[in-house]
Amino acid sequence: MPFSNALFAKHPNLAPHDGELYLLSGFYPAAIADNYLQILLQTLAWQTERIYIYGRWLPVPRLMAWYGDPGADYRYSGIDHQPLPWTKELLTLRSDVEGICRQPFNSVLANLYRDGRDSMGCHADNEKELGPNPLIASLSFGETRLLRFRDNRSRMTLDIALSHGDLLIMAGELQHHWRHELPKTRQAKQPRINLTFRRIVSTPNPA
Ligand SMILES: O=C(O)CCC(=O)C(=O)O
Ligand SMILES: [Mn+2]
Repeated sequence: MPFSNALFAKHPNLAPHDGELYLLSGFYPAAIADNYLQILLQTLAWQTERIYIYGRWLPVPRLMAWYGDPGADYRYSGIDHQPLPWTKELLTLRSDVEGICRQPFNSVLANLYRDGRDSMGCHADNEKELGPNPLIASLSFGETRLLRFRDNRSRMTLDIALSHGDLLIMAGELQHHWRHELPKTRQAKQPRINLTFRRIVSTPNPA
């Protein structure tokens, strides 16, 4: 079932099969995006997360922060995270993406890639607490970076450049069939912030 929303009629589905991917370039005009970039850099509670691999705790190569409604707990980097309360700007951004997606979001994962050495490894956003076919709205601010999708079966790749003010929507069965990563690059010098608005539909460890 395609993600039915009249607003997306003029945006092609960029996924060739098994899922839906819509890019709304310049969802925020540059001047507005500039303002959000500065505010988010300064006001979000950026943290270095650590991940346990091969018997050692190693820092994740980016900064992260998790915001949301009380109870929207989420497990990433192998750890359960409780959300911080929404900031004023995150609430405004959430309401903008909810208006377009016609879906409520109760949480947002913020990632800060300080420069091209920061990255995110290949993964799917297929955690149980997101439900079976999650619709995820991803906002980008700052440096343009490449998001690379990889088809699980054929290993075919699909690169999407995400720029300042862009909105990317992932929907349908995408997370079942594709993984995605943000590779390191020598080209990116400036910071980039990515916000993925999500809807947590169940808690990871019900009491
Ligand atoms: O930085 C990005 O564009 C991707 C972030 C991402 O995949 C995630 O937060 O799960
Ligand atoms: Mn992801």
